[in-house]
Amino acid sequence: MKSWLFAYFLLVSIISARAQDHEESNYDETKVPKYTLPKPLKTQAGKKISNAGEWEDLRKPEILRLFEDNVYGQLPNDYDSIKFTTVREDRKSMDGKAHLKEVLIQVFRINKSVNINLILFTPTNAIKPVPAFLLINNRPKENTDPSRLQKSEFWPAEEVINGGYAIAAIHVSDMAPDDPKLFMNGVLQLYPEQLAADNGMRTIGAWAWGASRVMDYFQKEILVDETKVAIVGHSRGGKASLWAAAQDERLALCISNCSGSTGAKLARRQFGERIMRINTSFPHWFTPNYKKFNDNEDLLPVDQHMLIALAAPRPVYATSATEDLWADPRGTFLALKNAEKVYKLYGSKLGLGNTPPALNTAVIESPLAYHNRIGDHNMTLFDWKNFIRFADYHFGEKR
Ligand code: GTR
Repeated sequence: MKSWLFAYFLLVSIISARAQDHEESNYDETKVPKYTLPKPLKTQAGKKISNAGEWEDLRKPEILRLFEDNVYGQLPNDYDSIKFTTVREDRKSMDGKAHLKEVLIQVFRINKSVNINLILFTPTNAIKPVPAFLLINNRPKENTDPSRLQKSEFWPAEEVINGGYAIAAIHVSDMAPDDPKLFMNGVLQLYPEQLAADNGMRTIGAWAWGASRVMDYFQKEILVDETKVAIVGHSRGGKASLWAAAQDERLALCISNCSGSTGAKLARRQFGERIMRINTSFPHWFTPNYKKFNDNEDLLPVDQHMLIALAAPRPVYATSATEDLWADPRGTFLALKNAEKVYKLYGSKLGLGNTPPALNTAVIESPLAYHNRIGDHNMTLFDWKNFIRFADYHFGEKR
């Protein structure tokens, strides 16, 4: 068969398989079976958690381990050395408004290395280190074009610079190619033992690991205020941003845009994408143990409200889009709601309300924040404008 014909049939079969997946899923609220969520404030031994100290000493480490063992795999943080090299710099980028640095982050372990290419713009008019947004980019690299010849709402760098923030991005392919046959050609080469383990890291873990290496760099970068870094991810990137924030307390704020299954949506709510489907379509995203929960969400010792709670008391903003039912907007709101009890231990002032806010209305004056944008599965200027307002509010950067 001619290769173009083969490619055509491959594309048609992928599209129809996906359409079929979506058709087979439940989108009817009345057909969501009853479920009981695991309790964030009760340890596995049955002890009730009643203050932030007990949460941090007893329950938080336990939940982290449960997510490692059952969902995302371990997140190793040991390496032999790390090297930062500025490979390109332009102090007059964006008509003089921004200072561009392209930084090569090289991480070494047992005679292997991984290269992460960081793109960083900081506002030239800043008189002190600035807070930053860091995107884990799962879309084509053109979306984060350092030359700014191509611009994209997915990473509206000019808008963010005008808001007084630094904006940075890394691409998922540097850490782990998003391909079931190639994903091990990145961070996992540094940690071969992870590949052999049933609770070993896979791509989502590797992408989150990359965000932590950028934090290692930001701690040395004087243009950035490393105490005010917001990690941002969309969809599969938004699953990684939550996992990164859960693990790395240096990430001061987390944004998880349309992250859906195994991101900010409750797994037990049988609506849209479920564990069986995600493990089948993307067998390289989660730890091998996660397959045990295919069609058996109730067996999971955790649910996604507990992932969000691991960031407490740091602010977490999850978003949905009205046409993105696959990612379950209601299940996302409910995951945030069910994380509230952990934030309350810290005395946080919560503002989500008991029902989802009106469409296109962002609740941001709350450490657990949410909006449901009218539109499709994407990250747009509407979303980013609200991310900036959210960061302004929580970082205390009134401009
Ligand atoms: C979908 C997948 C979702 C989401 C999305 C994306 O196909 O089912 O869980 O991650 O891809 O990353 O855009």
